[in-house]
Amino acid sequence: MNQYVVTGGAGFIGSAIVRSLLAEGAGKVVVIDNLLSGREENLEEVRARVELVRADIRDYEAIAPVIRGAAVVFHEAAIPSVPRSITEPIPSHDVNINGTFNVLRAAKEGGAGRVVYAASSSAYGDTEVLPKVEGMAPRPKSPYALQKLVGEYYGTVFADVYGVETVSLRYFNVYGPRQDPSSPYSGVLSLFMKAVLERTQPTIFGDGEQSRDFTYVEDVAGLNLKAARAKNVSGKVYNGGNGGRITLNQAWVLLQKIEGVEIAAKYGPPRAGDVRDSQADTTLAVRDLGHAPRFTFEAGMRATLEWYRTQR
Ligand code: UD2
Repeated sequence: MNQYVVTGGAGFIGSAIVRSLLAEGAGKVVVIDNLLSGREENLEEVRARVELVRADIRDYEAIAPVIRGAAVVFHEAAIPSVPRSITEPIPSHDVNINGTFNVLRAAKEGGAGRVVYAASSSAYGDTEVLPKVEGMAPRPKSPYALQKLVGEYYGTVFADVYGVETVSLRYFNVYGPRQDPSSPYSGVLSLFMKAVLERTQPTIFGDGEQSRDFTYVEDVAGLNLKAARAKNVSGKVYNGGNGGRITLNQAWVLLQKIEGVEIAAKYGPPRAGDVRDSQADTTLAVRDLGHAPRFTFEAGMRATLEWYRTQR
């Protein structure tokens, strides 16, 4: 029996969950990853205690035996990125919706104990008020946002009609070591880190006054472990943010200050499907899951920048 299964476990967030599970005493963790964006190097320090199953969540027959009997499945495998879902809607639909359905179905058929699902703050879209509270009506603005929301809905329906325990965590712009900065679809802070270390100008889409509740990856991993243990939460959806918000302009100013350089950003046209402001209300996650983020934005940025420096 596989106690803990992490889909997308060779990825940026998935590998952080794997490390946290092992640090908290898990003997072994099973990773399902197709290594499309995940990298085996992300598991380097813990490789001996990880069983890596190279499989795609679109392939039910390949993943079902791995998920069978698991105590907890952390479902992180996805094709992220709002703009990628606009330019490449078919693979992102297939992975994010059909793949998630396969994971839930495998959990149901295989009697898995719980599925903790990586949902997204993008589901809210532009709300009239901040911070964003779980009870607000979702208004997805992109295929990606909609796909992640469908995954949540599926989770809740599987809990209600099949009794599969599911918990959805709406991540708020996760950043930190191992986030891949090599694609135009990469998370903005990873691109900022690369730019500041290479002394090049980052591009900011729009006026840079859009804001995000950037959340450090270790805090998200910690929240996942809490969501795996919490009682009476099945079928529910929780914000996994910090509760603050930072504009892109502020983030770039801070990074220049930390690095001791002055580099003006370039500004480009606003991006289609972009949410203007994002900030989590963490009340429910704190109350029901014991969510307790530890990293201030500056502490997370410093730790992340040091990691990128070591990779050069
Ligand atoms: C969304 C979700 C996030 C997560 C992520 C996965 C929201 C609020 N957040 O992140 O929770 O699910 O999708 O992909 O929907 N930008 C630049 N320059 C660049 C790259 C990006 O200015 O080179 C801007 C971009 O236009 C946006 C902000 O930076 O306003 C953040 O972009 P991102 O791609 O890092 O993440 P975002 O907010 O789409």
